Amino acid sequence: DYSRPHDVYTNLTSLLLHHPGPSGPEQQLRDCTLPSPLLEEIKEKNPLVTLGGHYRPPDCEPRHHTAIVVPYRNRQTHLRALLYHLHPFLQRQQSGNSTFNRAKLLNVGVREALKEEDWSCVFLHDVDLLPENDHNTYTCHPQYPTHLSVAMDKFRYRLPYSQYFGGVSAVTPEQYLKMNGFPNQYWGWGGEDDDIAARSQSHLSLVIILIFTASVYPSCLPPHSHRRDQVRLSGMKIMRPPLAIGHYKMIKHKGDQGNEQNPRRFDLLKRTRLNWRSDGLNSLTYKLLSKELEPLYTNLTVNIGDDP
Ligand code: NAG
Repeated sequence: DYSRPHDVYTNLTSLLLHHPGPSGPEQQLRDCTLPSPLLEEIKEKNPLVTLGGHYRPPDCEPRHHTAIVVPYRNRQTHLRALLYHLHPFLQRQQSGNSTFNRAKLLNVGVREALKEEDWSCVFLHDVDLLPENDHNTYTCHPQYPTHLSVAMDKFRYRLPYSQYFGGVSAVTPEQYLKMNGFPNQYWGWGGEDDDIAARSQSHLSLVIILIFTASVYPSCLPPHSHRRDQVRLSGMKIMRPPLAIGHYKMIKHKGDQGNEQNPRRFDLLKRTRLNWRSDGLNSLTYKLLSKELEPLYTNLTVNIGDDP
């Protein structure tokens, strides 16, 4: 089942040629300057690989069925290094290409991140946005969700609309729990950020208390002056830095395959007020396929299911 069309290998090869990898443990292993991992360790990192080294993707029907033959004698350390790289490499190549679901992936990321450490602030960050102003501090407001990407070059350094919550935002674990995380039902592009904005403003009674708290403890406010925006009739607030500070550059890209506009997003949005308590963190299901500590980031591969 280990397989993929030839173009993927070509692309990977040219990427490696143009960008020689960073010098972390992975690189050291490749250079043989680090001892090979133990077979037991490789086994633990690849829970879905079964006896004999077999692997079948759990979330799709394989199009190919491939055996890998390795001529071998007295090269245990090399074999272990190869297995250590090859299993996750092949599993990555087979990860499904079903419809993208940004909000559900954010739910998974927050839950997995909180298993690791007791973070006081979690950022929800699009991959194509680069912050341009050093004064845009990556901290959370103690009471309210924060929206940081208020001035993107794509929108001529302005908010595209007053309730816009897309791009880069931040919540404390407490705020995340209060809004029942994010919706799991937005498959494809659009609307999930509007849903998150709506649910983060669904705690009218709570916010009235918190406004009071914030005025009693002004020193709890983040270093730069966040401005409170009137966002919904409910009177709930989202914190935002001033436009001059929340500058972001968007890396240009074409529409993603597998992330086409979701035609159901407007219907879903109409029901946010009814659904947010039952769809979110408390209804999240997924299967963690692999977790790799890369030198500069942690890479989680998950099966989040498919658009029903
Ligand atoms: C809105 C989208 C939102 C997106 C924003 C900026 C809907 C319901 N909302 O129209 O998801 O972030 O444009 O591109 O489509």
